[in-house]
Amino acid sequence: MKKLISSILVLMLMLALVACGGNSAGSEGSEASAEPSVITVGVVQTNANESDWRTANTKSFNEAFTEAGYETKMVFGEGDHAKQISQAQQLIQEEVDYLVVLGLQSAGWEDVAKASMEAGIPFIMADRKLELPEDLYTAMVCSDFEAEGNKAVDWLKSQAIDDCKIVVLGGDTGSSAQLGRSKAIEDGAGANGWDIVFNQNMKGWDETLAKQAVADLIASGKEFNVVYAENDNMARGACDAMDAAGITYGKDGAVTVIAFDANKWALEKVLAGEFNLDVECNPLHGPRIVKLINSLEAGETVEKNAYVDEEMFDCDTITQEIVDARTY
Ligand code: GYE
Repeated sequence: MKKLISSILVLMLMLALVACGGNSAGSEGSEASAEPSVITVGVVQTNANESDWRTANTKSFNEAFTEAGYETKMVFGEGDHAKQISQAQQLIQEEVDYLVVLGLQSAGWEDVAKASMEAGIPFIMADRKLELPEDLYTAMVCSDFEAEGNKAVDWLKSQAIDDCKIVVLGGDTGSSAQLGRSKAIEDGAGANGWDIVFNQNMKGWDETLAKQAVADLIASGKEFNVVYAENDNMARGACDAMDAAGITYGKDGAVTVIAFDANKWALEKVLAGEFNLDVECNPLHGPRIVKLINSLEAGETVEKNAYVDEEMFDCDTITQEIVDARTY
């Protein structure tokens, strides 16, 4: 009797499993109802609250990826390169479909990039070019930071300032943005006989650190007539320090102020004559990466190294219309 009952139960269980499986003959069409799998994009970002540029950059990814229907897994290194490496390794283990990296440091990414490519996960550089051979990454959507710096150097040369004494406020040491922009002004000073009287990198591109560094410099009695700040926030910090010391700057001031990023609020300062020059570094990488991923998904050949087109804004030529048209 027991055997009969257990046989009936086994039969009932098998029938139940077949019904749930839905793959038995006669359930045609179940495959057709299968939802296309959602693309998961891992993003290794630098710092959450690094700068206004970074805020706009992170927002651009999140908005564009949401609109594209991607699942976004975004992590932040918060100033720690080793942490970014382990975060990237974790995303590879989670088998994301694409890995987008914005490196705090430009060096030290070979092993991660190799692991990503070997796992069949396209490795994409955004914002900051990393030191990688071309076979270790799928594509790059970055800015040419040395070119940005050279634009500023050419503009400064055109100003024909006598006896240039330059304060350089650098960004995060070892980031490609800092390396490129610093190389440009250092080479430019050498070529034009300019004197760099101060040259320090501010950890995290920090505005407060920049303000303090310039305040200390003023207190030391060091003379300068140009501030070359490698982002808008640090330029504003320098201006706050000069305000506190009664030093004039900008279009009609004693000190020429050069900034990078061209956030909308900073372009208002260019228009007001507080910043003399702002070199654009466009953070809106979200749509660019979506376009890239869509092309890869379609099996298309993509451009390996795409540099973002960027301009610069001068206090003598900028207009309110230009400022109003800015989207970040
Ligand atoms: O200039 C700065 C940001 O990587 C180009 O990082 C970016 C730089 C940008 O914090 O504001």
